[in-house]
Amino acid sequence: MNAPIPFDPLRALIDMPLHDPDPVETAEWRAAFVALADAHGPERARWMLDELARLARAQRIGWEPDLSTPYVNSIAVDAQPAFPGDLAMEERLASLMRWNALAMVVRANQAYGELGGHIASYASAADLFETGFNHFFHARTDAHRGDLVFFQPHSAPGVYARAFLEGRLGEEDLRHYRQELTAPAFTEGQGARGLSSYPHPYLMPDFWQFPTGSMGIGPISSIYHARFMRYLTHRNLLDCEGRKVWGVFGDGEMDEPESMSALTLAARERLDNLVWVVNCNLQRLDGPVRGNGRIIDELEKLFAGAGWNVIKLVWGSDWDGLFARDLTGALVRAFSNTVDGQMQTFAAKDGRYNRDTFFGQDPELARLAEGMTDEQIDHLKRGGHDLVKIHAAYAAAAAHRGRPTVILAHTKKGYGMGSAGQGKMTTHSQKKFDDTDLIAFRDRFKLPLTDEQATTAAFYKPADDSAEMRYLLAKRAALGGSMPRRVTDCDTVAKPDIGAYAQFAVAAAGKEMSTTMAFVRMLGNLMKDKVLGPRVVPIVADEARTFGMANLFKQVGIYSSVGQRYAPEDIGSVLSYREATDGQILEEGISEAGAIASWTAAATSYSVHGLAMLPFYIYYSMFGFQRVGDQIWAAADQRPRGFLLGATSGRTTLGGEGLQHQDGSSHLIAATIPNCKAYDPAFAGEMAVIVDAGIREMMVEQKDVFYYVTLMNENYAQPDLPAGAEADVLRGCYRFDGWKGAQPASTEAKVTLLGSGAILTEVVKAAQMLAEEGIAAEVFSVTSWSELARDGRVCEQRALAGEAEPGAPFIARQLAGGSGPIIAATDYVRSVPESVRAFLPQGRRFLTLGTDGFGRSDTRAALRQFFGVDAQSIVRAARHALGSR
Ligand SMILES: Cc1ncc(C[n+]2csc(CCOP(=O)(O)OP(=O)(O)O)c2C)c(N)n1
Ligand SMILES: [Mg+2]
Repeated sequence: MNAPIPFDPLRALIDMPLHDPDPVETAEWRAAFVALADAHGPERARWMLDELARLARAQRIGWEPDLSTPYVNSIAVDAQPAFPGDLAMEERLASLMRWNALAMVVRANQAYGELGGHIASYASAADLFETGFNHFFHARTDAHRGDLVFFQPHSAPGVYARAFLEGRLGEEDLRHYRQELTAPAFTEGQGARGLSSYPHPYLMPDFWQFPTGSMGIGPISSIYHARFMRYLTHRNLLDCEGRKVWGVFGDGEMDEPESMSALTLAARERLDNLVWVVNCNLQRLDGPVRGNGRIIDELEKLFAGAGWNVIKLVWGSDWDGLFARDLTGALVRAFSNTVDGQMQTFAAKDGRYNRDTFFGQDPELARLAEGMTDEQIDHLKRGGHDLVKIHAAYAAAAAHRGRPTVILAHTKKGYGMGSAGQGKMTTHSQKKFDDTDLIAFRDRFKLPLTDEQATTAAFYKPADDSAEMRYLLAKRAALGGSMPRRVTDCDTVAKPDIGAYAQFAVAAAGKEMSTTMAFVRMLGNLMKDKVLGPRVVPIVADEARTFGMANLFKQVGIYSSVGQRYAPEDIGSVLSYREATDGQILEEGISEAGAIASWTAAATSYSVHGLAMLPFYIYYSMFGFQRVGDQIWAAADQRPRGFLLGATSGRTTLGGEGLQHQDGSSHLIAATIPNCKAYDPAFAGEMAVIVDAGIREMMVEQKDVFYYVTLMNENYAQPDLPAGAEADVLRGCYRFDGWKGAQPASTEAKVTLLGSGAILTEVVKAAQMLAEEGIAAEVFSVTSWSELARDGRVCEQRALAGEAEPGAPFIARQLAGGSGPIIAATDYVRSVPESVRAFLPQGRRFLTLGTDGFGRSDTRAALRQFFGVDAQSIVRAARHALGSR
């Protein structure tokens, strides 16, 4: 073995000055390497470099590979494939897209200055989108279920502009960009539709597939979608081979933790069905992404380090000649000294400035610029604006095997906006163009518009029989038709009878168990169902054992794309940790962001893949709506179908865990999501009815709702579900007479007690205590405050609209038989029960008890006493409300 270099010489090496102490020797080594590469090819050259690296490590010389490469294209000119299209035609089409997108925003703002909209982002992304549309993004057809494409949100006008040329949207639709409420389709039920600001499937359900408006959520979601496609393939549910996930994201967006958090998962899972295009226009909203550094270099290192295939798409074709003539490497040296803040200034300034300031910094560079006019210098393209280079990068990415690919595409923000915005600090929000700007834009992109058409920002569409239109449509036809397109056709999946999987919960006969235990047992049973079972996707974020789900590891297996390459320590046990390529459980490790992205992928599979799947993501309820609430909101935008199970829920069900674990607010947030049905059942039987209804609504009736159900880990006697209570359970509350309290002889004082989830047992105890004091109490189990409040609001709306018979809110009708004060107690903040206040029977005092404030660690009993939701506190509140004692 080679002896390591002693420490002192090693230091000397590390501290070696940057200048070359022996250029002659260096030249010899260089010549030897070049000769080797020439004679034996790149593979041998790579092998030799690896060998030298091994040697260097053995010698402990402290050498580390530099993960960033020079600021040039990864794909050499001679490795570029021929462009498989009509370049001039595609450039013309891209210019039309640019124009119509710009016109849409300018017009909307001329009419209504407050509407907003963006031009500069799409101006930078247009060529990246267009190359995808013309050559790569495959739509869903009978033979191909389609690629998944995530579009940068602020570039939505460009996607609308294309839909306009493809005949999917009309001029009137474009005129209603960002006017969803005033558009005739909304006001009159027909005619032009309003176009949503950003990609929102909820608002344009036949158009957008993936919401990307909240930065970072698109990126992480795209990774988990790509992984979910592997899962479907490995489990033999749907062959997703040959389909890709494409995502165009912003360079500023890469700063979001969600953007970054699953990069290693994508590499580990070898997701070569995933291609990210990062639109490196070097700017975000306020200014440069890395004014004093280079975002492309930084991202290159990050992605390469995470194991991605990185393709740098830095310079356009007209730089090829400059690089070829630059024999001394002056360009690369100059780039390595230019930070992004300066590069942005170069984008903002004209050719003259660039000649003087960039090319003028060195005689070698100045020589390269000789023979170019200022205008030619001005028009030198960055890689992300050159269709040929973009195509080469996309083709290489699509063909790459074994790793996900990121294309770092260098662009100019506000490309072509000239002095109105290109490279300007303020360009992100620029949406006003005066006449001169519009004429300049027309001229810059050689648009076939008269001065009047230009200055009035008229939309432009070539005649149907024009070469442009024929070309455009032929390209899309070859790729399966228009995109984006959201399809919702899928087969319904039959639901087993509730008795087949949840009889033990519905007729629990007083057996002690927690609702979590009951749920896990139901889930296990559901997975045994021949039809629905395979569609169930259990998802956990390293908490399966916490919820008593370890038995499922062996029963259905944990999904792993490589199976299990080790003998698990517990191999003989019935609970053995079993990983398998056809494993059913998605074990996402400690990443709630990842787990909810997985859930979203499964919950939207009915639409994205035409295959309905039913995910059950079970997690610590505190780490759901609070931690990944925005991802749930984005999922809701996609009309997901699936269950979120907030376990160990409530602020007092989890003794000892304390402030960061105890959830008192998830029901508050869940109630704000229109298509989320949230339930806080107290008993296993209620929970079973709710889950059963959810399966029916989502899988059989194919309704666009999803369910949030909270589960507790407290064991107590589970009563039978009263006969006929099902409908009331689903509507939000039913009279619970299952408590055995002796009713008092005198019933002059009366009180109604409402309780939900973990606190219902305290309510029942309170009712018993009150009875002993001679106060007659009736108990209602509230299964869903938010459903009750929603129903109440519907009635209120009807009344406000002047309907003759608006109907009384369900809760008012439920409580109509009682009298006296109403006391509500929950394990959540008081705002949760407060949400029904307006819908209660008139004239009755309403007091709410809840768990406002920070959690604490102590026993369940101490916590309930502390928050004032224990039986004693409920009794006190009842007495107080009665005004007597
Ligand atoms: C989570 C989130 N935070 C902030 C914003 C507001 N916002 C919208 S676009 C933008 C800048 C985007 O910059 P970049 O990702 O570089 O895209 P570009 O427009 O430059 O292509 C910001 C801050 C947002 N949409 N989402
Ligand atoms: Mg940017």
